[in-house]
Amino acid sequence: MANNQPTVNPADPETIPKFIDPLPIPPVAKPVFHDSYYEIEMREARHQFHSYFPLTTVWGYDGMVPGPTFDVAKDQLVKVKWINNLPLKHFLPVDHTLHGAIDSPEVRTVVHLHGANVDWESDGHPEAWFTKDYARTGAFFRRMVYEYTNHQQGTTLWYHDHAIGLTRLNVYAGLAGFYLIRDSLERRLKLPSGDYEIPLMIQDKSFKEDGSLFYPDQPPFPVSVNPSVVPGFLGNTIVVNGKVWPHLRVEPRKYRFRIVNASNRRGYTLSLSNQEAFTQIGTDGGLMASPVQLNSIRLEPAERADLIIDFSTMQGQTITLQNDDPSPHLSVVLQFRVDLPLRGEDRSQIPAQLYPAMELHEHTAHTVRDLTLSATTDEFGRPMLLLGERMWHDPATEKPAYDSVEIWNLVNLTGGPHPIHVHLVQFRILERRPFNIERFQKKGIIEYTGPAQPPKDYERGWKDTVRAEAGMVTKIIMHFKEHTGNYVWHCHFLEHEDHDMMRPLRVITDTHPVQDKHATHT
Ligand SMILES: [Cu+2]
Repeated sequence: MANNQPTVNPADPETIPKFIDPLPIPPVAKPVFHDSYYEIEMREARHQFHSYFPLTTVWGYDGMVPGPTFDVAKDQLVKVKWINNLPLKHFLPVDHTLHGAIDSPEVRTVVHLHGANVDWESDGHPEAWFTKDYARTGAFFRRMVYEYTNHQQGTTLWYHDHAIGLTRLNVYAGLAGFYLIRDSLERRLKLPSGDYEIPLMIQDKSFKEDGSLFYPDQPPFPVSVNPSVVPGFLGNTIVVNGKVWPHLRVEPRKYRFRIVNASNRRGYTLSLSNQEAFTQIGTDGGLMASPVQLNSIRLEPAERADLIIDFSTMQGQTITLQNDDPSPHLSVVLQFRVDLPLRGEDRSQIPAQLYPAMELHEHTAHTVRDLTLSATTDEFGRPMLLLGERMWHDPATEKPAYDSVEIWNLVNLTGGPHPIHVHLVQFRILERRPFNIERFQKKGIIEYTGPAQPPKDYERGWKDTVRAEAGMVTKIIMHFKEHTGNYVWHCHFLEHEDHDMMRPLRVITDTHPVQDKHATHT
C-alpha cells in the first residue's frame, strides 16, 4: 500500500475514503463440462473490501464475494454441484438457541436460488443443509447436484445460503451471487448489453479495526443468551459487488443495471444525486409490460430492480447513486463518473412495450388466506416475530394444491414493515390497505380503515418478495404450478427469518383440493 495513504480505520466510516476502488464485475461461472454442469465450491478466502483495508476473511462461492455470476438461457437445464469446503468452526457468532441450530453442526450450508421455479429437492430447503464432504445432512437433504430447469421468464435471480438458523451469518460472511436467465423475447429488444449491462449487489457491512467483518453477538438490550441473535443487523458502510463505496466510469450513453439488495436487514431508497430520472424495465421476476420512469425506488432485502440510466446528457458529470438516509455515509452507495469517451453510437433502445402483459385475476383464485405477521417473545424473553402465530417447527398450514391460484392477505400487526418472500412462485401485488389492528387482535376480523392502495409504480410486475407494510393488509396473488413438494415462505430480514419468521409451504397433489375459499373482505 502507498505510504501517503490516509489513516484508515475500517471500523470508523468517517475515516474511510469513498469512491477509491473501481466497481468490480463478478466473473461469469464456467461449466466444468457439457455447457451445463457446474461445480461451485464454498470456501474461506481473504477479500479486499477497500484498497486501504487489510484483507478480510470471508466465505465465498469459489472464494469470491459476490460469487461467480450464472448466465444461462431460459429452459436450459443447468446442474450445479454445490460443495461445502468451509472450516468446521464459524467465524461469526452462532446462536445455538435458534431453531435448527440447537443440536446440529456449527457450519452448515444449503443454496437457495431466489426467485426460481424449481423442484423442491433443488430449492435449497433450510433443512436440506449439508456439511463438508456431506458428512452430515439435514432432514430434507435429497441431492448433492441441484437441477435448475430455468422454465421461467428471463430475469435477475440471485443465489445465497439458506441454512436453518444460520442464514444471516452465512450470507453476511459472503455467500451470495447473481444468477441471470436470458430469453429470446428480451434478446430482440436491443436493451443495453455486454459492457453496458452491469449487476449491482448492494449490502451493508461493518468492520473491526483489523479489517475483519463485524457482526454483533448481543442485541442492544440485556439477554441471558450468548451469543444471541439480534433483532436486525445494520452495517455502517455500503458495499457494492464486494467493494466499500466503489466508483464506476461510464460513457455518455444508456446502461442497464440489475440491482439486488442482498443486505441482511437494510432497505434502500435509491436515487441519482443530480435528480435525473431513470427507467425501470424489470422487477424480481423479469421484464415489466412497459417501462416506468422513476426518480427513486425502494428496495427491501432480496428485492431486485432492472434499471436503465441514460448518461448521454451527463457528460463530464460525477453522479452519486444515493440512498435516502440521514447518515452522510449510509446515504451514498456508488459514484458514477461520466468521463469515458463514447466508443460508438448508442444503438440500444428502451421499447415502449417490453414483454407481453400476463395478469393473474382475482376471480380465478381457489383459496384466500389471511396470514398474520405478529410480534411475541421467545422462551428467553427476546422479541420474536411470527407468521400465522406459528413457529417454524409447527406443522405446515400453507398447503396450496398443485395448479391452484391463491390470494394471500399479509396482515401485518407488528408495527414495522417486513419483506415477505414466497419460494417457487412469482406473484402479483394486488393492493395494500390500512386496517384496524386492535379490532383484528380482539375479534380476528379485518376492518379496513381506508381505501386500497395500488402497488407502487416500481412493483407492477412479477415479484417474489413484497414489502408487507405495517398496519396494512398486503394482498398478493400467485399460481402454484409445475411443482409440488416442500418449500418455505419467510421474512427476508435475515435475523427475523433465522428466529422463526419462516414457515413451511407445502404444494400438494390432491384430486379433491380443499375449497376453503371465502368471501374477500371489502
Ligand atoms: Cu421480518
